[in-house]
Amino acid sequence: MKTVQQFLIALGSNMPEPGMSPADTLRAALAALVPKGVVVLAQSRIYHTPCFPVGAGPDYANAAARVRYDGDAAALLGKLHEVETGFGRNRVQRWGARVLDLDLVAAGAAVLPDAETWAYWYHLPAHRQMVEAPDRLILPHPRLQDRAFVLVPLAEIAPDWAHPVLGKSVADMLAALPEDSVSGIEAM
Ligand code: PH2
Ligand code: MG
Ligand code: MG
Repeated sequence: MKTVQQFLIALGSNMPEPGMSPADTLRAALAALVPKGVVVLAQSRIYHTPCFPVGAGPDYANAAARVRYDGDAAALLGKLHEVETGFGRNRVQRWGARVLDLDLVAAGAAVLPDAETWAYWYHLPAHRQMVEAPDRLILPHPRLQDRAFVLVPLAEIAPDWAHPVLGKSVADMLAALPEDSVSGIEAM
């Protein structure tokens, strides 16, 4: 029997579109996934979050969703990219301001592409994270445990999801973050 995986998605936007705030864009992006076969099981509120790194651009609207999709992680990522492109996202500048960013952050308990590759990206020192980017899908997202703008929305919809390598729940990972990384984040 085939088990249908639950996927976790992080949504972000820090550039308005004509007539659309970043929060509007996130709501519209989730709606645009539905006709592509993505079943939204739960969606968080939308949060206002300070840009990371500080000063690198406008503040973000961030949210998270728990979805079901009858395909593998790579296929779902393809759907996320289609929706990003549909919202005018161009991938010119890594970490540049973006109309829409849809990140696949976890696929059930899967570790992709394999435990060794995952560990490489997890252990990459901070200064190399700025210059090296994987050309493959690495899941769980190697920085998931570090990012309050991902964990705060995720804690609303998947507090008990357990990281398959670190063995910690979303709630645990969020509780382990420094207070000042969480304090600037507010539900809109
Ligand atoms: N995404 C980034 C870089 N920085 N900062 C916040 N607050 N929220 C994001 O979604 C975000 C970011 C790269 O995707
Ligand atoms: Mg992205
Ligand atoms: Mg991102």
